Amino acid sequence: MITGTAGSGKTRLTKALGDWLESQGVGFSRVNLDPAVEWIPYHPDVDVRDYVSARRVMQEHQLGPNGALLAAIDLLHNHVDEIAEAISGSPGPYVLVDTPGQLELFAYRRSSLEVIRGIVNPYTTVVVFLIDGVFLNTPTNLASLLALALSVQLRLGYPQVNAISKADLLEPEMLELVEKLNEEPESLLELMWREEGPYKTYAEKIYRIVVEEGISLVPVSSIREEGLSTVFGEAQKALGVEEGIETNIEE
Ligand SMILES: Nc1nc2c(ncn2[C@@H]2O[C@H](COP(=O)(O)OP(=O)(O)OP(=O)(O)O)[C@@H](O)[C@H]2O)c(=O)[nH]1
Ligand SMILES: [Mg+2]
Repeated sequence: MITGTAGSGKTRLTKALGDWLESQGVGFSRVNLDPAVEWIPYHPDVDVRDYVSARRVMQEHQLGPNGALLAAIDLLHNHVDEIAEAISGSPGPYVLVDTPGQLELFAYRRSSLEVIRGIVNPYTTVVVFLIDGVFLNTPTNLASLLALALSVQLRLGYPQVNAISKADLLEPEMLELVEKLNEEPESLLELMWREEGPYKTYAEKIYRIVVEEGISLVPVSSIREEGLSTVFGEAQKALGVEEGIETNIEE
């Protein structure tokens, strides 16, 4: 299940990851869970807009975009069994679920959680959480983005792979920061203390969790098709699958 902040690249990653699986000869299907999306760069095997469209809800109930999305997700409740059945009838074994952009609705609203629980198998689900690469600029800011990732994991309650999207747009120093986080996270504490700002102790505590839990970040670029096999491999690991698929793509 691919989630992340608005515009972080969920839909592009759903396309790129599917194309990559296809190139590996691995069966999969794609599910669009966003009732508000207007255009999708892949052909979804299951599309919630066939059941509820936020655009129609907006017109019928004279709502704004966020109100319509709220109502659309609530209305999806009535179709959970049909959607679950359509997913189980679509090609497998992997299912890539592209989720709505408004993270606060998707991850924190009770009705969204009920929709998710109704359509995915809790034992075989991994969340890929996308942190938008364009948000990343300082070690303290990275701590705040990691706090968001932790918050989403706490809320959704699934194993989670945390990725930095749009890696092709990252400044070399920011890529270095991500590498540091993965390889020697303690060094970020030192970098962070060099910054100005009143709440560094918060950032320090977040990094302590990151260090203790061994949380890492996978840089991924859907446009350059880089990092896809790593995202997939980490998702396999998060599910406890020992052997990933053989890959023949040079990254
Ligand atoms: N440079 C770059 N841009 C990207 C990448 N992935 C997505 N984008 C761009 O980011 C914008 C948003 O991408 P989407 O895939 O629609 O993001 P989303 O998270 O699905 O957006 P919402 O569902 O509306 O929240 C588009 O302009 C994409 O072209 C990437 O890997 N590199
Ligand atoms: Mg999208």
